[in-house]
Amino acid sequence: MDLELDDTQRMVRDTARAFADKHLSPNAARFEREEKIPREVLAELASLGLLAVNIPAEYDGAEAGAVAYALAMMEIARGCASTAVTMAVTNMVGEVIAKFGTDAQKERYVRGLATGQLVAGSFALSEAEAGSDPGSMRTTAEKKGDRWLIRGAKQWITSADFAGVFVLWARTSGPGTAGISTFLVPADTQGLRVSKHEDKMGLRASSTCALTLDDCELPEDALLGELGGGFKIAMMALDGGRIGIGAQACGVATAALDEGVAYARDRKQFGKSIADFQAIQWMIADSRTELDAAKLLVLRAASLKQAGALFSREAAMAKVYATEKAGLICDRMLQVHGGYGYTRDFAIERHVRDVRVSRIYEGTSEIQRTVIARAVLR
Ligand code: COS
Repeated sequence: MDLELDDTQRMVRDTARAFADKHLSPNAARFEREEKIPREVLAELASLGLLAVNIPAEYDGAEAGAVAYALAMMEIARGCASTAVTMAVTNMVGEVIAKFGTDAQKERYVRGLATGQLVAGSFALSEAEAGSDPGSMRTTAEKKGDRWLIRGAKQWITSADFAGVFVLWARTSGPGTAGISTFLVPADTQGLRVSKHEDKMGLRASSTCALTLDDCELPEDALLGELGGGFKIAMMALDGGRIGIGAQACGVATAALDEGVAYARDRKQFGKSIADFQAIQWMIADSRTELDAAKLLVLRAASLKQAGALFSREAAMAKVYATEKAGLICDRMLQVHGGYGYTRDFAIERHVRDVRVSRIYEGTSEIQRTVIARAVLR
């Protein structure tokens, strides 16, 4: 792995950094209060190429690669974790369609996501009874003449209330992972209903909803990839998605550490700055070391992906390490803030809440360990 960034990677990172500093960090608390990311923010992300970082230029993507994408995610998440998850899922949806889609599907959806015309993409895999075990999903797609009829329900769907397209998984034959196929479902499909909005602990500016599919009729060409090949498509998409979530966790931890360091320098107790106490210094030293290690693991996984090598295990390692250390770093930095850290006057309490879900979504820490152990023991 080349530890030096190239010009494109530096440019993408700097673009994301400048955008986060100007538009996200100062407004993230307001986005949370208003429980939404303003449409202008998403439109601006699209115009900067940040909703399609690793998408070919042919479809209006930035074509900057997986490493640039990880760097951009770290910056956007440093500014606003809710905006980052919206960006992450949209990039993941664009990439999965770019990889498995027909020319017509790419023309419509990949270009639509890259340009911002479709606003955002949604990834509809999980169900109420099928979270860590998506192979047990119950949503079905039945072929009726030249149409697909989809019935069922999905849960925990990021951006479902404004996404222009859903990548959605449904069972097309018997039980197990082999009977699952992938579909592209436009938001205006008849019978598709965005139902419950979750009242979450964190990431409150990002919407998370349930979906119901009540005999949704789709044309034959709504199938993405091969019939029965859906589970592998989901797994491959999630491998890449896990790099994004690892990067998101690094971004939130970076914000937490920056704020903890600034607070430690400022805050005086016993006649001196609390940064002069070894207890605080060790929290800062451990946090900085772990954060750098987490970033390196994320960038290694991204670099393997970019080189076309296998990266499932490395993505899982990056995700589990980055998200768990990010949780710890945010918690330590709240401790540095003392009582003030427990109030809404400081962003650190939001970081603690925002970062918590990164150990759960796109595969829990326990699932990442399963993926890693299987690869090591194989
Ligand atoms: N890339 C490509 N193919 C993969 C793959 C990957 N990363 N992981 C598994 N597969 C393939 C397997 O090779 C297998 O193929 P064959 O049937 O041809 O042998 C098939 O998919 C089924 O794999 P497996 O038997 O390992 O499936 P399991 O049901 O045991 O599930 C885990 C494996 C646990 C890893 C999977 O269910 C998982 O990742 N769960 C978490 C889901 C998740 O992240 N949900 C969050 C959604 S977003 S909020």
